[in-house]
Amino acid sequence: MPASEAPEPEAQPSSAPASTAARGSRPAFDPYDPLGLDDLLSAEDRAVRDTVRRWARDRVLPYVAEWYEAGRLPAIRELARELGAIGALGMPLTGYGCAGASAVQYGLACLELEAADSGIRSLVSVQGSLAMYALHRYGSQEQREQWLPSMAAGEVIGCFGLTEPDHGSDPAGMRTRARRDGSDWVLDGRKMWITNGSVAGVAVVWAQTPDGVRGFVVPTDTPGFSAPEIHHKWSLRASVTSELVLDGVRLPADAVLPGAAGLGGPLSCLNHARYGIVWGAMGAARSCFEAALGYAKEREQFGRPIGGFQLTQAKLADMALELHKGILLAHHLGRRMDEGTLRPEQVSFGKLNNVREAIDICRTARTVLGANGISLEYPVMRHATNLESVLTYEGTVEMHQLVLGKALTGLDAFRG
Ligand code: TGC
Ligand code: FAD
Repeated sequence: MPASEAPEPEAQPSSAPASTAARGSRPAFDPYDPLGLDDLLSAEDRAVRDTVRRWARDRVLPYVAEWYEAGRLPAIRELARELGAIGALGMPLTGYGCAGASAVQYGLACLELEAADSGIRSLVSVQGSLAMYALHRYGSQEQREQWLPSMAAGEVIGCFGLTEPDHGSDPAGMRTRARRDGSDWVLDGRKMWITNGSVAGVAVVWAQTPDGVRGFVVPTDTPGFSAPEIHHKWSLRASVTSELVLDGVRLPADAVLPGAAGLGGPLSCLNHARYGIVWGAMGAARSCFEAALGYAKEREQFGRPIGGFQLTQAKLADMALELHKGILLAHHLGRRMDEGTLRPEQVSFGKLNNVREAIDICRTARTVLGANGISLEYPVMRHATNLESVLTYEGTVEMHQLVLGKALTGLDAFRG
């Protein structure tokens, strides 16, 4: 609604201080930012967001439906280098060519990338928040210097192998083993559903050792390592997903990440990737909301735009509520991460809420578009099917419910 049509403000009580009335004019209502959340951003935040938004609009949006239909991400290496050039890889990390951005800025980048496609945000999440974060936080100086600059530039792609065929939600039971042979380590096992696996130059692999779970930095040209790609996915089709096969992979003593001992190592990396998803999911939701709003204003049935029907308006209003509440939540968590107060349970809160709401928004948008909702000519079904993966990876809905349940009650329900 133009500002000139906005209803008059309620009369101020006569006792209201003069400054209340003089607090500036109300901006026009913006259907794309109904709460004025843009005001929470600094000029630098907006610049980061706009750079990533432009890149995604130019380099992903025109092609992504084709990639999705083909079930391939043919330009992945080129895209990785471009993402490196705009500072999107390992964005909140410092040194080694990383951008040293704030958590909020990283979140905004995830939102813009996932507004294009969850597969692109996945590429960035796994590279930056999982593989690079593990090296940055737990690696030796030599490991950081060897890998991080080329990963920040997108010249080397990384992957993160935690999940196994028989151990997904419960990684504590993993069977991949690392044993000592002289001073070397020898790794045997299999990892499953690994994003970036078959295009990675380096894999961070988690394995059982006599001292508990440890992380290993595995150059993917090491004999005994292979990463067959997983096909026939109906979700995350514009993303590379692979198995990792470790068959007597011999590594030098210094391949272990010295700073990580126990399951807390990989789980703390997950906090960062899950945080990115809290924002990213709202990008997919925003794209679907915008598609539905545009369609509702154009499409006519019974002689009028479907956006004029109350039932369509109720859908749009509810979608807008959850979309912008989700962005507000993401921003709040980002500020906590920036000040160092963000707890893992709060990340679970955000991941659980925002992915669940995003999928609901996409499904509702699908109904607004009628039959066109299932067409790849619109982004809606692609986002909705992508979000089925996002709902599962980085901890399923049930895992995050149980994390919150445990925090609320003090009772651990994971094992019955
Ligand atoms: P539990 O006994 O609770 O904890 C073991 C140790 O870990 C510590 N810990 C954490 N530390 C940091 N952050 C967290 N979020 C942590 N959660 C637990 C904990 O304090 C303990 O430390 P210590 O020192 O006492 O040993 O572990 P549990 O076996 O009961 O499991 C807990 C549970 C179920 C929450 C955890 O296993 C879990 O999160 N499961 C879900 C697995 C998962 O999310 N996998 C994701 C794989 S990576 C991926 O999906 C990438 S997709 C990315 C993309 O493409 O975008
Ligand atoms: P399971 O753990 O077998 O769970 C099956 C169902 O049982 C779920 O609904 C689950 O919530 C439920 N369940 C399990 N335990 C309980 C319980 N105690 N109480 C109630 N319900 C329970 N992993 C990586 O390590 N690296 C990656 O890069 C990566 N990328 C991925 C990319 C894609 C496209 C996908 C789909 C997955 C990826 N994953 C990756 C794996 C992902 O993290 C796992 O799929 C996820 O953790 C769930 O594990 P699972 O699929 O084995 O399901």
